Amino acid sequence: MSNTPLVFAGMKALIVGVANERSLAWAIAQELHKGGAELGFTYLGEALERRVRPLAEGVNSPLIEPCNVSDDTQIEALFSKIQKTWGKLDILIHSVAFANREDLEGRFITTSRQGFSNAMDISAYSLVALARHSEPLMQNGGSIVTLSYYGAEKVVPNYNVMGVAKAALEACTRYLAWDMGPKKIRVNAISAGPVKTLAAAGIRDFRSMLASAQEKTPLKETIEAEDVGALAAFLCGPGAKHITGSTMYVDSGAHIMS
Ligand code: 0WE
Repeated sequence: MSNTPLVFAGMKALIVGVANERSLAWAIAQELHKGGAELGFTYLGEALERRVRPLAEGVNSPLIEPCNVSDDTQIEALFSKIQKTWGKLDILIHSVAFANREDLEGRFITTSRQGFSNAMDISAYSLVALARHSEPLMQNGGSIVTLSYYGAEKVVPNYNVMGVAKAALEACTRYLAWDMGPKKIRVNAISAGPVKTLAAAGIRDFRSMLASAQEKTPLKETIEAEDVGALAAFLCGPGAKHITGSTMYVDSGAHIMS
């Protein structure tokens, strides 16, 4: 029993990238909800709507909208809905990535122009587009958090074009932090260790990747979605008020290893 006000009381958070209950975006959403934030969700297509809607309703979300992040018209419709429903925004969670399946195996050198552009558009440019639309709604400052992976920095076999897109995403995080800093909008990335989510489903040898991630890390444990939720909540909260443009790791220490 405590009278401590909730950290995110009165705040509005848009969560982009929930696919199902295992999604990192969902773990983040739950943590923000615990802190008292009101949440809005987007989904891509009817199949995912059937997954997202019940989760969103479970946290009393007043805003559940379609959004294909590669479609400017849908982004515009989403933000005019946010303007109408909330009239402001405090937090944006960007947890979206996509590369063609065939570009996540074999040689990176074979990536097509279209495959490269598609991965960059959905996985990196979408942050820029969503940040630009968020900016006018974040009149009291704000926090933007995106999800990255170590393949942005060092070669992870088969991560290929996604590694290039995540490198771009981390650079976008820094340039957005510079642009938005004067408005007290902070932009940070979380570089998470591998977690078995829908994004990992169908990736060849993901199970053995998890096993080797476990034995190679200082902590000898793989991470859980909740660990990402906790870091995201920290980055959105008062403890991170002077942290922007950073990529922070939740990976059991994997990134320190040679
Ligand atoms: O960023 C990711 C994966 C994101 C992703 C997943 C898929 C699967 C289905 C992007 N595009 C697609 N396209 C699909 O068709 N991760 C951090 C997880 C991941 O993916 C890998 C990894 C790891 C780790 C792919 C190869 C090697 C390692």
